[in-house]
Amino acid sequence: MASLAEKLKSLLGIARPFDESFFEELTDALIEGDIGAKTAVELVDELEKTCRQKCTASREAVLESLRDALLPYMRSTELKPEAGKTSIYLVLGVNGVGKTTTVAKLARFFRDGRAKNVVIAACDTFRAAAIEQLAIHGERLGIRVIMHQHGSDPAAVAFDAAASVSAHGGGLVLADTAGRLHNKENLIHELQKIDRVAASKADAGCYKKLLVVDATTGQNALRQAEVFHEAVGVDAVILTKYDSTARGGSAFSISKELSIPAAYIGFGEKYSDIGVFNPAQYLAELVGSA
Ligand SMILES: Nc1nc2c(ncn2[C@@H]2O[C@H](COP(=O)(O)OP(=O)(O)OP(=O)(O)O)[C@@H](O)[C@H]2O)c(=O)[nH]1
Ligand SMILES: [Mg+2]
Repeated sequence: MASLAEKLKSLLGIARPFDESFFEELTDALIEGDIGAKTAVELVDELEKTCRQKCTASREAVLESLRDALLPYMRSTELKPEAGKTSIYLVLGVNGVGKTTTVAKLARFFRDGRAKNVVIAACDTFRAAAIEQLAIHGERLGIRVIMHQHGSDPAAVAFDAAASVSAHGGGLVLADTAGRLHNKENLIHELQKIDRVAASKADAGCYKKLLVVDATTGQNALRQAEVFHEAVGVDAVILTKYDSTARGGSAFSISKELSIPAAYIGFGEKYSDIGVFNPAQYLAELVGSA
């Protein structure tokens, strides 16, 4: 499927007047690009007015107006662990979105000058190979991994990791969790238990729940965010697999519909393939240029 930027490029590439049918097609392209039907209609209405006022609107001007109209809705945040405090970042998401990889990337990111005493908590005790996968990352990165046996209580792993960090004068716990959206009841129960423990062990304001979303997932990503937000509350989104050409506007729709900001963006399989989320750059890439 063509990306939103590709669709806009071909829509704007044809020499045609900016008439009603143009704006209808633009609305359709935005809806298919995960912008959401209500938002798409509102934005295009505004855009239509602007284009009418400045009768000479160019293609680039249309794209620029679109980016400007989207920007106020695209929230972002950056996480900064406070020195001397116990911070816990709980990484959540459905199966295979990149949680474990992101935990390893973030551990390296924070360890390299942004936080003292970074440890990984292997709270996915459900999938057989998950603990081993993190142990390998920990070894490669030289970062301590707190782990229990396969099948043990994930909340107890979070508890131990936080206790260890606190005992060393504070630090950051990055907790990986199992992805199990298909079994909502189980997910809610397990997550809520980890959530209670983490909330009680972290210092005030230092506990964050980070939802990992695969950038190639369309409207389903919004649904995932709704489920996790309802279950435990989500503080920020991390977008993964942004190196794929099939990426869409899910971070935008999550921000617009649920007011959850995006914090980081993963764009590859290497540890260094992660960066702080930049709303203007994200929207420029989402919408493309003429
Ligand atoms: N191209 C690309 N691949 C990624 C990225 N992040 C993760 N992956 C790959 O996605 C696959 C799944 O990653 P994991 O980190 O194991 O995903 P997970 O969410 O922990 O999976 P489960 O624990 O099974 O739910 C792996 O092959 C990763 O290398 C990314 O930003 N870009
Ligand atoms: Mg995993």
